[in-house]
Amino acid sequence: MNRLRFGALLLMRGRRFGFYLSHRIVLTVPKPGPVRAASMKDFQPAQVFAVEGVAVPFFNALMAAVESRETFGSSFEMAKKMLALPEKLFINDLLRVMKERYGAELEEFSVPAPQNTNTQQEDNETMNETEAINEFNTKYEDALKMYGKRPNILVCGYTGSGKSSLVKALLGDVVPDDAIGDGRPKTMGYDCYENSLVRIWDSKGLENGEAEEKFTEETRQFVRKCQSDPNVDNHIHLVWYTIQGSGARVTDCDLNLIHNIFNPEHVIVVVTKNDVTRPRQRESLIEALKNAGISQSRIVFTSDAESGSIGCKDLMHLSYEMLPDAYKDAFIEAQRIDKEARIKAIMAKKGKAKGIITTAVTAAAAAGAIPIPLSDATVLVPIQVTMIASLAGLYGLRQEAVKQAALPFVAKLVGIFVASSLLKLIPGLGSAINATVAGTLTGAMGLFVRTNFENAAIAKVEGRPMPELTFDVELFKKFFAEYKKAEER
Ligand SMILES: Nc1nc2c(ncn2[C@@H]2O[C@H](COP(=O)(O)OP(=O)(O)OP(=O)(O)O)[C@@H](O)[C@H]2O)c(=O)[nH]1
Ligand SMILES: [Mg+2]
Repeated sequence: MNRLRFGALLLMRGRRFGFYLSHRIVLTVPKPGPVRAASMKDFQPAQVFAVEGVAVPFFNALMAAVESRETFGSSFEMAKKMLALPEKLFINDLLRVMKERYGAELEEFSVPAPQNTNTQQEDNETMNETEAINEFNTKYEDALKMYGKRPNILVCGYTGSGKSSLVKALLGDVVPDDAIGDGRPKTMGYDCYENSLVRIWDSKGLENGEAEEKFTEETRQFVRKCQSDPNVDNHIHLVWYTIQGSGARVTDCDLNLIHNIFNPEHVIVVVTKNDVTRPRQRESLIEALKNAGISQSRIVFTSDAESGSIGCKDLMHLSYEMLPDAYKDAFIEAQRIDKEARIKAIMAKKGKAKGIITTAVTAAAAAGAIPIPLSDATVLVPIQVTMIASLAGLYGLRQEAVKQAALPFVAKLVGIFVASSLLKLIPGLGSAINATVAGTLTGAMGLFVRTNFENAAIAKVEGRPMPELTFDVELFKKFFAEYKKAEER
């Protein structure tokens, strides 16, 4: 075992369990009662669950242990509760569960004795740059899975009704130019247009005269295939059903699809080509749709002409409302109709960002429960890396932006957390970092990075170059002071 991870589950010879915080501190239940910080010297772990030499971290379980006010009969009870394992489980079962769930084996491990010297020794604990970046990449992938979910939108309607044009008007470049028709049906089967933010299924348009049953059946099969996927991220989350405003009528086939093939709760009826639709046609379409039981609040009139983008804005807002929460952010980012809405959505991420920062602050404070000697301050680096990766995922920083801004910064973090840099950052720091300072340092770093990511995301919407994420000591000091003041209030 050569890499211990923050939150790894340690097992000492006496069958006591604890979560690893640093090479000096373990969270455990030394005697019946609440979870406590114990010194590593007293705990003396002998084994750890690891996969290929790297300990499996249980970050959420660790956080639950930090926040828990519960009492436990033993540390094994604590571990079972925090890892959501069944009540009636013995140590041998635990080995099996860890193997099945995480592919982890119990490996021998001993913690090197802490050295309180100020030399920059390479112990097993500190992360080097490469490890920090690897850790970042893993956590960033996790964050994208959590915050960067993209919606699937199915666009369906008669051929030439303006499906592909509609998608292009709303989402821009995602649709290739040659997908827009000139009289002949262009979209054969289901075209899938996708980017990192949205996936559009542009259905083959139903041709007048074509067997409507065949089209309906094909659509039914496609929808069923999508909706039976065990992963809800692959379901159809929204349907834009297009009816051409000029000259069209509402057919039985339209209504059958809207009512019976799609989930009516997910359908927006989009009356297209509003720029060439006469008022009388508009009224009679609304009348027919309402008579068929479709609420007027689900009918939108759009046009891809410049002056008609108002209708597209309505469609954008209604779609945003109707999409499940997890997919809203990516959708608003993907649309090209309403810049202000995109900026507003970025600003609204502050609440989630605060949650990410608070989690890291709590973890850092737990790590500082027994003051950390300045020479060991890098134990805070994994906590910061996780926080920065989550914020990058939340603010939708895509691969290129991450490579440009976040990765070089993460590589530098290790340097920021060595004693000499910290003394420059926090005057009067003394020789150790206690819980409050560890928390404040992490909170300030969180605000510093969040502000940068927010500015970067807004700059992208406005077409400005993205600001660099450089570590400016003076600027950071300001964040530190501000954060501290807010904490004290
Ligand atoms: N005036 C006007 N013309 C439009 C509008 N939207 C689409 N069109 C035209 O209608 C024709 C068909 O548009 P498409 O977007 O290719 O229609 P589609 O539904 O994707 O057609 P298929 O892929 O064949 O099923 C094209 O010539 C478009 O330029 C609109 O809002 N106003
Ligand atoms: Mg098309």
